[in-house]
Amino acid sequence: MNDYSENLLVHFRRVESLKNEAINYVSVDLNKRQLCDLELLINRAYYPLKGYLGHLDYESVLDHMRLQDGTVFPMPVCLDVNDKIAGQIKVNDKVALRDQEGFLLAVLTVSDIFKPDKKKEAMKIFGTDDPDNHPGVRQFYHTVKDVYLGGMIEGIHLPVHYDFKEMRYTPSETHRKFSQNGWRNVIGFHVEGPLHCREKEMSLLAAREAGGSIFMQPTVGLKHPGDLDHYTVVRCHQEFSKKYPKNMMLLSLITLQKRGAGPREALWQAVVRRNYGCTHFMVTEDHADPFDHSDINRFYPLGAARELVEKYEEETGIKMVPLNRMVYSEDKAQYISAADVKEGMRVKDISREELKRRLEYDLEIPEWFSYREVINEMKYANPPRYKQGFTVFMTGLSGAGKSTLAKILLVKFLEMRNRPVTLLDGDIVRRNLSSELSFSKEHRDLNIKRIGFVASEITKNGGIAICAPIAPYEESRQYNRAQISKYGGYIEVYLSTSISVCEQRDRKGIYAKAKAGKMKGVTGIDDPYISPTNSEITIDTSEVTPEEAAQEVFLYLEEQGYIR
Ligand code: PPS
Repeated sequence: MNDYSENLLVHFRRVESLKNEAINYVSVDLNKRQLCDLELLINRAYYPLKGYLGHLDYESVLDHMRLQDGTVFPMPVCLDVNDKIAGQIKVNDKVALRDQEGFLLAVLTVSDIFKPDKKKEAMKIFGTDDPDNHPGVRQFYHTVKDVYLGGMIEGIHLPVHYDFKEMRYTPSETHRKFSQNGWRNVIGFHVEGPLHCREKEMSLLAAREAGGSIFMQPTVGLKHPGDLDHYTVVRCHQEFSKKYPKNMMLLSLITLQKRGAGPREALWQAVVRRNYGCTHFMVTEDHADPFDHSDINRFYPLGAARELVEKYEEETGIKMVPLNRMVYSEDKAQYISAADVKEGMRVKDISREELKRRLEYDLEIPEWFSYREVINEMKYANPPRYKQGFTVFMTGLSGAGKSTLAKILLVKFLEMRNRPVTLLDGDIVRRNLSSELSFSKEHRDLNIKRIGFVASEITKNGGIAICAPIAPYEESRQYNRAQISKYGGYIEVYLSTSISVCEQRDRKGIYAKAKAGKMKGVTGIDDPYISPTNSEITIDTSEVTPEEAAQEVFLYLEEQGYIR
């Protein structure tokens, strides 16, 4: 049970013949999540698996957290494909597993093809099948395809990474490293986002208690909503790791993906760390909870993850070490265990949300909380609002005053000269980007999403996008909001000027034409305009001058920290 060193890569002499044979196999182009799993299969982080689980092993893992032979393995690892691909494959076929560029990584000899009972899998893994109550279940239903393939794999190449190559040790490499370092007790430290002083103190305390060195393994590979990009996170970890005493910790990346499955996931992470050569594994009291680091009540009972990892210690060969929460004591000027806080003690902590706010508004982040180097990395990726790009997205009827307001904003932003500015007026876009589109609902939505795409690129790169289309439908407006907010500010300005005022203005004569029956499908006349419900700013231009409207937008931007 101990030969972790043998990865699943075939002998180099077999590579060429396998590549030639694979030309005739059905290909599956693996998505990012599947590439993460394949890497851990090939490098034996998923020891003892030699491929994807067959149907019986899969059921056994769900029901008993064990393979059929009794080995503890709590999480199913199967290759999910859609019905179309599954229809082209029979048992005993060989399938070429490729990356997104078509590069051959492994050959799977299919032993099982089956449709999982997804409700059952969700219940067993997450303890609920309700996607509304558990983000992991939501993600599972949303991303995992309907047919599973099982079977042995022959690895040809580990998935290729061009970034942080020197930090991606395989289990056989870490085994070697640990013994070179003379480390007998190694404590696995599963890590996701950036860490600060508190986590260093917590991990050192756990290491002291277990009497070992720390193997810190941040997970990289898939980005979840709200996560920082992994380049930043890894750079933060690199800075953070320098704060440990010499020869006390090793930092390496892992593509083990988070599911939010609580105790079962903690046990799984422990098994994987055992495969990397760890003797111990740090477990928080809300380990792998989908709502850890948040203000929401935890989904799994506190302490359940620790109990489960501890229960299987003998069988898995890896011991549970509690990673206890600490807080900063002002009186002692040091971190103390949260459990030791007595009444009247002055203790401090900064939540993730509060940290995010301080970064956004460029506020002070005290030295007791984090390291300057880590904060600098976070600031680089998370610049304060006045350095971020943003989009002012105007919506309203033709004649509501969008273009006039847009022009004033453009001029004022140019005058400020601290960010590049682009105006995407409805008319300009219709002449260029969307020249082939009509005014059907479908084409209007497409037009708005195109504007949103351009605005999101501008925002991502630190510029200001001013958009001024009619944008009559909520769905495409919300789509843009979601896309653009990922990269910077999104300010929707609803020009609520009434249709009667717009008709009176009728600068382009479209309302007159519509009334005369010479033009069909005009917004506000015989085509709908769905008023926005959550705009940041609403302006009726029949009540204010254009300059006053612009002033309102500037006051909002200033208040929100985008300009100063
Ligand atoms: S949309 O609905 O957001 O895709 O519309 P948009 O791209 O902003 O285009 C609106 C301008 O096109 C002219 N136009 C029409 N508007 C509304 N309905 C119909 N059927 C129509 N046909 C042409 C109109 O002059 C709009 O210009 P603005 O600048 O908004 O007045």
